Amino acid sequence: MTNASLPPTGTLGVAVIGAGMMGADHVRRLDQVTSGARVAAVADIDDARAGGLAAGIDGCTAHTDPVAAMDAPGVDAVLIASPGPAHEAALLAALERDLPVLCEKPLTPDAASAQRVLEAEQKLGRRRIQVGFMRRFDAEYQQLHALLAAGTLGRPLLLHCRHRNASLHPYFTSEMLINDAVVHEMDATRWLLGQEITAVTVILPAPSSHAPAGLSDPQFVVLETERGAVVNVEIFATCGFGYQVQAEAVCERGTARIGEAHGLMTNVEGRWGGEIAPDFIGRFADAYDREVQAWADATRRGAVTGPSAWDGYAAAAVCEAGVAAQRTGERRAVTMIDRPALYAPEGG
Ligand code: ISE
Repeated sequence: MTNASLPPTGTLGVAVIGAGMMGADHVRRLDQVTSGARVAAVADIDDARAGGLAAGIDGCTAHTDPVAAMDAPGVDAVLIASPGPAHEAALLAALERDLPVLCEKPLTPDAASAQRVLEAEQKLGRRRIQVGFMRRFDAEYQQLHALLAAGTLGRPLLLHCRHRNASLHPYFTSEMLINDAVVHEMDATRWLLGQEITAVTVILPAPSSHAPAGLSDPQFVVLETERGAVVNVEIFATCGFGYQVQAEAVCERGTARIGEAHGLMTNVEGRWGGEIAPDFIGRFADAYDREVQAWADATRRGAVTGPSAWDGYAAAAVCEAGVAAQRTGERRAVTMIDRPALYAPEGG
């Protein structure tokens, strides 16, 4: 999808909204890794945090108000990395200014707010939003995607997924394990299998004694797809030993697994072993680099590529069913609006 009215191919000035763990990492990336882009402004409710990041970058201004950052000199595009509940307002402000956006997942925390974003983008008449489902840029995920698309293994029947974090921010709730963590598997399922998710069930084992009081961790999520595949996701967010994301596709003629081992393998003192990344910043560093570079490149040539606001909406709709399934213990069907013409798949 291309747009005629985007900035010419100079260096892309980016306003980064949110300077927490992910925002700070994106500021570093845009400043030191991404070519053809620079950080023009940083916004965070914590002015010291925004100021600290901006101070290290030539010509970068610091703000506590996201809208002021979007209106700052030299801003051509916006990267939103604030917490999910703040995304809708920032997205609507960016669309009002006709600015291209890379928005970290989730697009928004629920389907109704995601739908309002879709409506605003449709009113603008062109796509401006890419959603930060970075797994689509991970080398192993891309290999699995290509293998499944080629059909070599036959029809996918099952997808087994594991998603483990060493620990969690204290503000995480049981619902956020669905909306903020399993949302990645929801998008990965739609993308890998090329099918919509039609129903969600969430089973809650007795919580780990390491889970904070009141947090249901781990959780076991079952997704059903429109052509009858079944996907299970273990989310275990306080596993303590590291960050692991794994997936195994079981197809009619074979299986394929990713995420089993990465990095250095050692043989020492009668044991062999590898390393487990401590967090997603390290595990998906290459994916984030490729994602942000692809966004900057597309934006500079006036195009919008990658996961769209529609993908963000679809994941939000599945999350909503997931949260209801978690609350009630029942299998919940996913309800979605029809896909608007603006989000028709390329070439189809
Ligand atoms: C975090 O917010 C992320 O987006 C990570 O990719 C995910 O794996 C983690 O579980 C979330 O907390």
